[in-house]
Formats: sequence, C-alpha cells, structure tokens
Amino acid sequence: MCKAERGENSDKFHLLGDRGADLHLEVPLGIVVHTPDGKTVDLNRDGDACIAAQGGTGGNDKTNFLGLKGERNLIALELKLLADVGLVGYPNAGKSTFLKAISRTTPKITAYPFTTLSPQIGMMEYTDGRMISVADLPGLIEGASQNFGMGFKFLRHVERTKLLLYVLDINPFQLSFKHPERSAFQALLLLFQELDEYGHGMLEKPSVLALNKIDTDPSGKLTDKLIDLVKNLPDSLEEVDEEFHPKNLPKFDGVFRMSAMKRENTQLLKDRIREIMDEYAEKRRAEELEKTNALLQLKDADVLRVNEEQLKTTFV
Ligand SMILES: Nc1nc2c(ncn2[C@@H]2O[C@H](COP(=O)(O)OP(=O)(O)OP(=O)(O)O)[C@@H](O)[C@H]2O)c(=O)[nH]1
Ligand SMILES: [Mg+2]
Repeated sequence: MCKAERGENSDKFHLLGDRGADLHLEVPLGIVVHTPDGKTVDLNRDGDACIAAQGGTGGNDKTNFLGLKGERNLIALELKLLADVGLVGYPNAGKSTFLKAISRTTPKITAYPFTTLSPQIGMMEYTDGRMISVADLPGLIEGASQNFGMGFKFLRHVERTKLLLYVLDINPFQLSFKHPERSAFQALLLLFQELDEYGHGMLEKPSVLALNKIDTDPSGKLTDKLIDLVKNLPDSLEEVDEEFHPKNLPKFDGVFRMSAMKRENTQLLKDRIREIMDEYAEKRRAEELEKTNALLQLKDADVLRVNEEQLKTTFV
C-alpha cells in the first residue's frame, strides 16, 4: 500500500492550499507496476517513472478550504530481469556450465537436475568492451505450463530478452525413474510446446540452438542425426509420435555443436550470438528509420496541403 501526502489546508495568506506531494518510490530497473484497475507500467529505462500515488488537492473553495487526503493505492511490483540473452532448456542440460564458460560468473553446477533455483545474470565481455548479459534460468520440464517444476514461473525473466539460447543435451533425458525417457529430439519438441504454451512470443524470438555435451558423442553420429532432424523440421516430425508435435516451431538463427564443459565452441557461440544480435539490431534500426521517414513524408504532405489551403484562401 502506498500513500501520498495530504494537500495543505487554505489559510488566511494562501487561499489555495498547496497540493500534497506525490509519492515516488525508487525501484530497480526492470520493474513492472501493476495497479488495482489492471493497468501495468514498465519501468525499463533509466529515468522511467510513474506516480505511485497522487498527492491530495490543496484546500480551495470547493473543498471547504481543507486539503484533501493523498491517494492510497495498492500496487504490486513485479521484477522482470533485463538480460539480452535468455538460456532455456531442461534441467541438467548444461546451461550454468555454459554461463560459467563464457562469463566470469561462477554458478552452481552439479550432476543433478534443478541445481539453479533462481535466475542468475552473467556478462559476456568482448575484447572491444561490448557487454551482452545472459540470464541463466532454472530448467523447464515437461508439463511446466501445468505448473510442474518451477522453471515456468521464471520465464517472465526471459520475456524481454532479445535472443533465446536453447541448451539441449544430445543424450536422452529422463528426469527421474518415474518419468519417461525422452530422446533429445523429443525433449526439444516438448520444450517448444511448453514455451508456446507460455506465450509472450517466445517462439518468435530470435533464437539459437546449442547441442551440448558433444564430448559424450566421439563419433559425432548422434549429433549429426539430431542436426538433421532439427534442420528438416517440420518434415522430421514424422519420426515421432503425434503427442510430440508442437503447434508452432521457432526458426533458429543458428544450430551449434558444443561442449560447455570442455569449452568446445563456446567462444564461437559467444561471437555468433553477438553477430546475430547486431544483425537484428541493425534490422530494427532500419525499420525504425523507415517508419520515421514515412511519418516525415506524411507530415510534409500535411504541410503541402495546408499551404494549398492557405493559397486558396489568399486568392479567393
Ligand atoms: N560431458 C559433459 N557434461 C556436461 C557438459 N556441460 C555440462 N555438463 C554436466 O552436466 C551437469 C549439469 O550441468 P549444469 O550446468 O548444472 O546444468 P543446468 O542446465 O544448469 O541444470 P539446472 O540448473 O538443473 O537447470 C553437470 O554435471 C555438468 O558438469 C558437457 O558439455 N559435457
Ligand atoms: Mg543450472
């Protein structure tokens, strides 16, 4: 509950009482403010602000010269991390190992699922000083959208990332003895289903797939087959039962073999992520420019029309 100041009463020197001060709360970047009437305000950029509660009106003739109470508002503050890249995948896929390989972060890594319990941000630093932030999230599991596991509720932290990095273990995945074993391809398709279920355009985001733990596949056959299946989507869906068929598919901007543990291809991936992000940023800039130009042309057309009108009125 947040409460703003009451307005000042009128007095004999000030017929109009001063307005009560509005309530401003300092919050970290990435906060979403939810108001009781269902409005939301995103505070994403430095300097973004909103009034949590408005100060009361100062005393005046309509209020019997008494200052009115300031607003009292019940608001909810939700923190959505702001990272450029979001790591998504099953537990134990090697997300944290990747984060450790490409940043100075030292996340907890174990051979058990559900090691990462809360999101963590790491920075990929490049030799020219550029930094790209990466959010490591708790792993998602099958049925996450029906509230199994806990990774689903953390997806809000990747809603605003510019790129998703799918980390997939090339080996079959089995959460526990009670759960069915899924091949890497089936696991990937189920992951698409969960992300699609979550919504927020997850599958439309620029995305890259890292096929991890290639050190466990010395002949490379398992990885080759997987790459084949991924590249031949949606035709390759024929290879799996209908329950694995996602309604929608993402379009990967790159598919990479990786061993996060042995740091094989991790540098390459780091560099490619930057290139892909730069390409998208360039595309967005070009689109913005086009929009601005279109607006300017519209305005020019307006100016011309106004001038024609003026001319007409002058000569009539
Ligand atoms: N052989 C091999 N093992 C790996 C590789 N990458 C990660 N691992 C191992 O896989 C296990 C899980 O790695 P994590 O990085 O903790 O996996 P995670 O995706 O962060 O898992 P959660 O936090 O549970 O979601 C650890 O035992 C890692 O050492 C790899 O490239 N090759
Ligand atoms: Mg982890």
